[in-house]
Amino acid sequence: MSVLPIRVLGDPVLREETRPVAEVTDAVRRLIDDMFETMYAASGIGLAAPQVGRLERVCVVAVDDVAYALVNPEIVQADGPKDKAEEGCLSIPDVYADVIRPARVVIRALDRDGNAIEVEADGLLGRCFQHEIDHLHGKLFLDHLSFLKRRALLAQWELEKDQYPGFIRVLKANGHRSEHPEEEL
Ligand code: K2U
Ligand code: ZN
Repeated sequence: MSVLPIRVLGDPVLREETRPVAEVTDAVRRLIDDMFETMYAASGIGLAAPQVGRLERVCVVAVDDVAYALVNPEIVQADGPKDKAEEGCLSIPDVYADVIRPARVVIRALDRDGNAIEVEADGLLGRCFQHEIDHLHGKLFLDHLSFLKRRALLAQWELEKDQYPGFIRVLKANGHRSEHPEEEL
């Protein structure tokens, strides 16, 4: 497994639409494993394929030690009151803002074995699902903000982006190693 470089804001890949995965092959499972490794190295709780420069419709999530590999995920229900909470993004380091999202979602996806799953989630897990599925459609949390708030955060990013030549954020592997964390359910 590998820790992959993370693409940061300015890399056009973050604005691309991903492609549905036709079959969950060993190559897709290798991408999933590398994405978990990269997410943990970045101290994240989610990561989507475009953030490592790939356009397969795949993301990984791990909240409170419950890990999900999601292939072709879609939100099939989004309801409940609107919830506001601070979000960040591994592709926009050190930039944070309150984002309003539906409090509860139901998602459908394939797991790493190609089996269909349906998960209902609220709280941080529900928010993370929405954040990652946004990534798979070229959407970032900034896009949910008001014009003025987004403009202010983009101005902040302009002052920081030079730390990431080529829009690449290189990570060090951390001590966290999990072969197949979603199988620890
Ligand atoms: O996709 C990503 O960039 C990883 C995001 C996922 C996320 C953002 C906001 C709210 C929920 C999930 C994060 O940067 S991972 C960092 C993090 C860690 C703990 C809690 C919130 C965010
Ligand atoms: Zn993100």
